[in-house]
Amino acid sequence: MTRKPTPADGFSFGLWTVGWPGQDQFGSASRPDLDPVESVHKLAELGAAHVTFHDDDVVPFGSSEADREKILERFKGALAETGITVEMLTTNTFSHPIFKDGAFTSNDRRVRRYGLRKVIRNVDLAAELGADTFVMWGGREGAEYDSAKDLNAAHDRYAEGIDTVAGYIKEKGYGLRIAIEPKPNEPRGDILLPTVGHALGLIAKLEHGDIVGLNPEVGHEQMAGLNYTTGIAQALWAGKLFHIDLNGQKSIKYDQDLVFGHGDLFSAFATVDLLENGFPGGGPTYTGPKHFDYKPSRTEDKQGVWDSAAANMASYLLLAERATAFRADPEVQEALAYSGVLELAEPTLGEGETLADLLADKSAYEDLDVDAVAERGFGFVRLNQLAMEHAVGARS
Ligand SMILES: [Mn+2]
Repeated sequence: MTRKPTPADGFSFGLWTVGWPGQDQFGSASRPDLDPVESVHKLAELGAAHVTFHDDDVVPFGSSEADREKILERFKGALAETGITVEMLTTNTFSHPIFKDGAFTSNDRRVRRYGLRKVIRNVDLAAELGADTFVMWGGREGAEYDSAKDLNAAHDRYAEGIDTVAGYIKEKGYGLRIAIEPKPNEPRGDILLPTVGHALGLIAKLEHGDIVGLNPEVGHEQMAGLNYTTGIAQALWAGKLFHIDLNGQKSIKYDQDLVFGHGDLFSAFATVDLLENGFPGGGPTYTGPKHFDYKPSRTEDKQGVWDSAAANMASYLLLAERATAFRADPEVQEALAYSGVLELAEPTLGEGETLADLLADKSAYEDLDVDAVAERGFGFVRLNQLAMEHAVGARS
């Protein structure tokens, strides 16, 4: 057991997470739809600070303008009553069949123009609700067949779409930043911007890339066989970790969206250690909300939905306690030093030293006893065992 979460912990939930009624490829919904207003109240009771949503999670697709206003007023009432805030908004450009070939990158220009309009409308709502982050998950931006897409043009259109939205945010003076959410596949056979690295590459080419960063999801990186902590570390290093999606995934398979910590637990420990304690040698840190993007399994009833929401926060808090103990342990500090982990922050060239100086330094090359240097053991296994023992609570 751990302490109960409070809003100061900064936990955040997508309304589509607890609101997922359990429909999948092989079966219909196993739970009734949840009223977003009820979800806001329940999440507040559990200790969350924020909610996030796709436009259509709160206002059903195709609602009239009058109905939209009524629904949003009622929703804002729940926010005011509970103190829950909306920290992020995102647009559903994947459910309606119009988006079957994508939104920003559909081969059909009418769809691209419609998609852009839907996103812009939602940017206005995000600003109105005081959100900081606008997530773009291009779930349908991709293809099943290599012959189906002009991939050069697709990247042009993707960049055009993001830049147009970013330019609009700047023009309006909104306090919003865009966060791209990579995913390798599902629902498309292959999705554009499949990983953190691919998205960083596109952002570097944007005109308004200064307000565009990343929203990496644990399961999405792991679906590509990648190390999530390494991915968010590079995003942090690049100044681009704008938001995070925490959940659980067991290896390379369909997108499981398990509770955080219920997938690769030891990897989750490393993630929380980085988020809470930063890099061992200092550097950029993540200060945004701890956002969960999971699905209560289809086997769960309503109580199971709220138990699973609470489980995400409990997992995080437990791992945070363990990670803090790990860093504070003198034996770990000694092992980190032995392993050279803290030496890596020292630049390879000395202050004021040039490459010419290095080339002239015989001790660095000609006279270096490479066999003697190669004898060094790094002690990484011992260090990792200490991490494991802390992760499972065998040390305190
Ligand atoms: Mn997912």
